[in-house]
Order: sequence, then structure tokens, then C-alpha cells
Amino acid sequence: MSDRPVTPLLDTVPYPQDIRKLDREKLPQLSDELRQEVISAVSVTGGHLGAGLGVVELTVALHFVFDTPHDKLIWDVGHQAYPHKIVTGRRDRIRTLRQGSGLSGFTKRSESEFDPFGAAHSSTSISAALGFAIANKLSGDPGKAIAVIGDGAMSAGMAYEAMNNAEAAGNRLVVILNDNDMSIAPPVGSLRNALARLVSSNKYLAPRKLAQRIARAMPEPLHRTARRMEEYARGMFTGGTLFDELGFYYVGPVDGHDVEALVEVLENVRDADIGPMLVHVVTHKGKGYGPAESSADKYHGVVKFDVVSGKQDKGPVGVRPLTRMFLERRSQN
Ligand SMILES: Cc1ncc(C[n+]2csc(CCOP(=O)(O)OP(=O)(O)O)c2C)c(N)n1
Repeated sequence: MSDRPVTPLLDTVPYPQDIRKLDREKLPQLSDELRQEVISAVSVTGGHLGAGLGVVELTVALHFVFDTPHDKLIWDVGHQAYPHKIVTGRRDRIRTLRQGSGLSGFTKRSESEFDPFGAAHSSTSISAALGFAIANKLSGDPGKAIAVIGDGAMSAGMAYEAMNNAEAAGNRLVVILNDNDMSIAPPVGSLRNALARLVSSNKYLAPRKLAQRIARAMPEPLHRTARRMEEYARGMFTGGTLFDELGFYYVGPVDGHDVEALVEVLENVRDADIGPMLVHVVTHKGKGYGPAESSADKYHGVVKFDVVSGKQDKGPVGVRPLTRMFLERRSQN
């Protein structure tokens, strides 16, 4: 059992509209307190830990910048949504996560108007966001749809099926690629290599430079030539990204743990009118909790644990994991 953390600022923001009233200089403190609350809650319930810790600043920045729940925020898989649940009116039940009659360990529509899409299956968020964005377009509603998808989930086909059709959604669709270079275990394959190249070649552009980039690409006729030059320059610089080729305006990479920089970039993304945008955010799975940072795969999902030592309560010795039993049985046949 863990002692409850002291969270004077978090205590004042049960809902995103409360976050939006804060001065932006307060957002780092809010992020720190939110992180402590996630660690404390998961230490008593078990569940997905590393992914949520990695998106604490992103959660705060997204709710600060976008008009949730009118703007639809869709977390891919939903296993990283514990911080989101805490700041969307569910903090009082956060220590019931994954318990009978408690909060779901994933996003769930019946739980909150801030969960517009129920998940658990990976790689569905862009399709869902595309649907919301097109529905808004058809009804003349300016609301946005924002999909947050990890680099692991981004490697599945369904994500590309959605991106293939994204242009039709225009600027109502925003995709946040949460790149922590980690799935449940380290990822492999060509997408992983391509993202690593982007991150290393473009190493964290300053928010101001990113903001200028987006502004330069604004669509008024007078800016058309400037926009074409900008696209040309970006192509020269990065070789063009797969996402550009699919009709997205690629922005990044952005440091996903600098909450004020994130806010600055996301505000520009929100206000730009240049079609679907993809923001490449670089985060660290398990951020802010030593044992989870240094062993991101072991802390992807955890049982109850001791916050100080990080030691997980694995239950009685002699209980064998299902995978091992399966492998043993198979080798006997
Ligand atoms: C279709 C499907 N396959 C596998 C899983 C199991 N799964 C849950 S989370 C996850 C990893 C996701 O990695 P990433 O998208 O990079 O997110 P991160 O946890 O690193 O934030 C996987 C494979 C799933 N939920 N759905």
C-alpha cells in the first residue's frame, strides 16, 4: 500500500475545464502531481503503468489546448489513459481500476463523455478519429478529432487504412504519434528504423521554430508560394516523411515531456488550416518513476508494487505464469 501523494494543484482540477483556467506556468507542477497520483494508484490496483507515465505531459497539454469533450480525444488501445481518467472527473474512483464494478483499464464510452471511443484493441484510433472528423465536417461542426497512437500501434495495417483516407477530413483531424521507441517490448522493423532516423536527423526542433513552420504553411493565396517553398524545404531537410506522402502535415519531433513546449506546438496545430496534421512527439515510457524508466518492458503492465522499492507483489511462489505452462505442455506433446 502506498501513502497518498500530496497534490495541492491537482486537487483543484477535477475536470479539463479547470486545467484550462490555469496559468500555463503551472502546468509542469500539475504534471508532476498527476504523475505521482498515477504511480500511487497503480501501486495498489496493478495495471498498465509505463504507458500512462509516458503521456502525463501530453495528457495535460491536450486538455489545456483542445476543447474536450467537444473535441474528441481518442487514445489508441486506451491502456495509457489513467492520467486522462484522473483529470476527467474519475479521480475519486481511480483506485478501483480493473476491480469488479470499478473503472475499466481502458477507455470506455459508458464511463465518461471524455471517452468518445471504447478501446483495448490496438491501432483503431485514427479510423475512429477520422469518423468523428468527417461527421463534424458533414454537419458543419468545427470540432476536432485527435488520435493519440503509439509507435507500436502505428505499425499495424488499420492505422494506414485510416491515414489513406485522412485528407478528406481536412484540419479537423489531428494525429499525435507518441514515439517512445517501445511497444510491450522493444519494437523491430522498418517503421521503427524510419522513426529513429527522423528523430535523430531532426533532433527536437524548438517550439518557436515548429510554430514558424506551421505559420509559414498557412493557406491564404498570398502564402501559397511560401507554403510550396516550405514543403520543398522540408522535403530537402527530412527527405519528406511517409506521413507527408499520405497527405498529413508532419510536425516534429517534439519533446513530449516539456509540457509548455507541447502547449505551444499544439496551439499552432489547433489553429492551422492546412489539412490533417501529424505531430511526432517523443516520450520515455515509464517517465518519472525510476524502476519503470530503466525497465520499460517489465513495467508495461504490473501487479501491485511497493512504490519505494519498485518490487512487484508477484503472489505466492510456485504459481507459474500461463505462458510457461503453455510452453511446458507443448514440449511434452
Ligand atoms: C490488436 C492488438 N494486438 C495486441 C495488443 C496488445 N498490446 C497492448 S498495448 C501494446 C503495445 C502498444 O505499443 P505502443 O503503441 O507503442 O504504445 P505504448 O504502450 O508504448 O505507449 C500491445 C501490442 C492489443 N491491445 N491489440
